[in-house]
Amino acid sequence: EHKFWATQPVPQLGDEVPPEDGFIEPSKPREEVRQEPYPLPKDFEWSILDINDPKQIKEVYDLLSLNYVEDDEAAFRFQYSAEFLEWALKPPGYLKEWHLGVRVVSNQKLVAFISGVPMTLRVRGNVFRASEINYLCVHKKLRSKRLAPVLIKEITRQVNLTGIFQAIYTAGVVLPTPVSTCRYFHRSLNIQKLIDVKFTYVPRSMTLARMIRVYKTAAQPQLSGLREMEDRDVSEVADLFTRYMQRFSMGQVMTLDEICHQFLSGRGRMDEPSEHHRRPGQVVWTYVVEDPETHRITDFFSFYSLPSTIINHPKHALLEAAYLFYYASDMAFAEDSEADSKLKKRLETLMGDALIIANQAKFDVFNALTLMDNCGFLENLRFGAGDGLLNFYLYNWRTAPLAGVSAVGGVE
Ligand code: YNC
Ligand code: MG
Repeated sequence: EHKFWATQPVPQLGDEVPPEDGFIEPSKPREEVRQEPYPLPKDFEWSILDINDPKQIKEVYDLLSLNYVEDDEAAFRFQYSAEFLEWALKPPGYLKEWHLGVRVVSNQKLVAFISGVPMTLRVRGNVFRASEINYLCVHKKLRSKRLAPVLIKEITRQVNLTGIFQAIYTAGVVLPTPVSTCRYFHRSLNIQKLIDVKFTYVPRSMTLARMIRVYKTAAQPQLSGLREMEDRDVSEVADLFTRYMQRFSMGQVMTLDEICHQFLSGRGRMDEPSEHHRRPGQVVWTYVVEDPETHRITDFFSFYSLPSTIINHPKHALLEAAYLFYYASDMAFAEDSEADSKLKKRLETLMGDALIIANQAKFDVFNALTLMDNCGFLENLRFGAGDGLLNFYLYNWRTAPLAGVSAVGGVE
């Protein structure tokens, strides 16, 4: 069934729930890790991409724009921007050897890619270094030739050479074996365009005018004390993030440098004014709530920009989508009896403001997964269930299925 995955240190489909968490294969000393790159079919060669070179980011951008993930109907395809890729591929401690390409020897054309970035992961009570694997892509003309397993083995070798033997990754496809499965939910913002491009429809029980009214967001954010995150907020945001993430059975552990990178480094050209909440080159938006009296940071939220190419549309080329990223609220630490319902209400208000800002920033749709505490506000904020699922996987780590990834996965 899974000729490649059956050979890998991952739980196999149908394995029993493990009694204890831990690695599947022990780590090896560096000298016992394979020293030579895996062989590629003739005419192809490995190429480490230099993501600091705008020409080489552009090559990755071009490969992904034409060949990366599409929806089931092949109507939309992710179009990560060059700025996004630079942000995603260069977190603190990144290694250039984990930005791995395959080129055609004769003309040097980039035809495949896979990447890893280092991170610290907590799974239940265990905290360990891991690599986050993403952007696996093989050119459409080279599909089904078993190139993907070679890319995966070579990135594994590169990661192992640095003393890391665990990884986390996500995919729309089902492989051996998800630790959690989340569904995508979508909150429509630009109704007319979403209908034009057939992302959504006017339900039979509604009119277009009524639908536009229903999805209209307020002109200004509602929470007093809401403002963009700044450099001076880093330590308070880090503290809030760390405490909030304890709610979930799995999540990223971040240093102050990583907080800076994830929430501040992708803000675009800071010398330019933020017109309607969007700067040139902006990929991430982070807002904090500063208590007007105590000046403490009580909440924050963030989202990023990931547009999709609208395949074969005469009028619209790009679907502008915002994706909910990390958030936290100190309401989670209240100790009274109604704490849960207070947190739910607070998150609803907070995410309501995220929608208002995303709308002002001219996003067409706001997406979120069924993870973290999202299930508590999706319905009231008029998110609709999509047909896409996202599976979460761990490499070389055994654990029982997770009820929540940074998270409440699985509406299934
Ligand atoms: C996938 N997405 O099952 P079996 S997500 C992992 N992730 O193996 P071939 C995948 N494996 O079943 P193609 C996979 N998709 O026989 C397929 N596979 O055991 C497995 N699409 O290889 C598949 N990007 O080369 C099968 O297939 C084997 O030519 C077949 O290439 C696949 O980034 C792909 O969806 C996905 O570009 C490259 O279809 C291609 O079809 C493509 O014959 C569009 O491969 C873009 C797309 C995937 C996005 C992502 C996460 C990737 C995770 C990879 C696994 C990492 C493991 C940890 C490594 C580090 C360990 C340490 C320490
Ligand atoms: Mg292939």
